Amino acid sequence: MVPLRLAAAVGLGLLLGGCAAEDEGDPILPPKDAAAPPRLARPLGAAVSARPAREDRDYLRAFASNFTSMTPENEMKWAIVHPDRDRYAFGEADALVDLGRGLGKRVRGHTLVWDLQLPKWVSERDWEAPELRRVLVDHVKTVASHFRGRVAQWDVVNEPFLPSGRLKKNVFSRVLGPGYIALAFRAARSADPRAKLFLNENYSEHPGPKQDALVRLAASLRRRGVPLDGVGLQSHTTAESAPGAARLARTMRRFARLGLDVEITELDVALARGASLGPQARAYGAAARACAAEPRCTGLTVWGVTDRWSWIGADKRPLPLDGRGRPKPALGALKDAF
Ligand code: 9MR
Repeated sequence: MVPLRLAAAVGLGLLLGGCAAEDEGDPILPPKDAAAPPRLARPLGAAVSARPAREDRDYLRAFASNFTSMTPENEMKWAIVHPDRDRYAFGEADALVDLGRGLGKRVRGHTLVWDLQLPKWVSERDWEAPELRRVLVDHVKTVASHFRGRVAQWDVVNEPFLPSGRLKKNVFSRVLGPGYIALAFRAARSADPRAKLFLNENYSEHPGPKQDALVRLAASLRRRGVPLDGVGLQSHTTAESAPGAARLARTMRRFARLGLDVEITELDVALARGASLGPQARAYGAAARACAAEPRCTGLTVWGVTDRWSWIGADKRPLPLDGRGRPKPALGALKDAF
């Protein structure tokens, strides 16, 4: 696939009388100077974005050399892959998946159904239930089929809950009721029977109403035979409020006891201005130790590659590699635990 697409891109570049532009959907070439990633007991992943992967060699090298799993950070979201009702656009997602698989990485798909990064044609229309049901199922099936065999796991439904533990009122729950969740999982399973299907949620690592609601939903989906394989704990946190290993282990056990896998899917640990790196490394280490000690924890992913491109801002220095891709103490803590 890569060589064909590459040939097409180069061919077009030659036709236009120049070299191939680094453009949307063009292949992202693997770095030549990457080290072999470490051999670890569990997949250690990073969220990767196409733009820095194209523009910043430090970022790409840091990803290739240190991680064994990739989650496209934005490129598989509804607004990007399905911008108009009658048009799918997989170029950037394909470029990332090809890059990841070419480097031998596991790929997590993120995300099929979420109330953010939704195009207006979905979020701003007054739907009748049968029509929105068709749209949802078509979207999930088309995207999951497109990546069938290339994506190991899907975050099928992302962030369904409010902090109170009530379901968010989004376009799907308003029109279809809470049943939109089971509908999405069934559609994903029928499109890609081999991919592990996850329910992904934020701020549920600490005990509280949101964690309880997530456990109740997971248990009820299992009981009803809905194809749910695992729960993703995002784990966006700060050095001061990060959960310790024991607390995380207890959280993971609640899901494991239901017969589910669990993953840490979006870990980052923001720092206050001037804060030292030690507490951050301890927070990363605690998360990785909890995962390594839980037989049902199938991996840990950090949300970004280098501090420079983090979604919360480079000034928060939240990732295990600095702005230029040099390892911070947090990276050692992750690798030691794994
Ligand atoms: O990191 C992503 C950022 O680039 C996007 O602008 C943002 C849009 O909402 O989404 C970020 O990723 C989110 C992820 O998809 C779901 N969990 C929370 C993440 C951080 O906001």
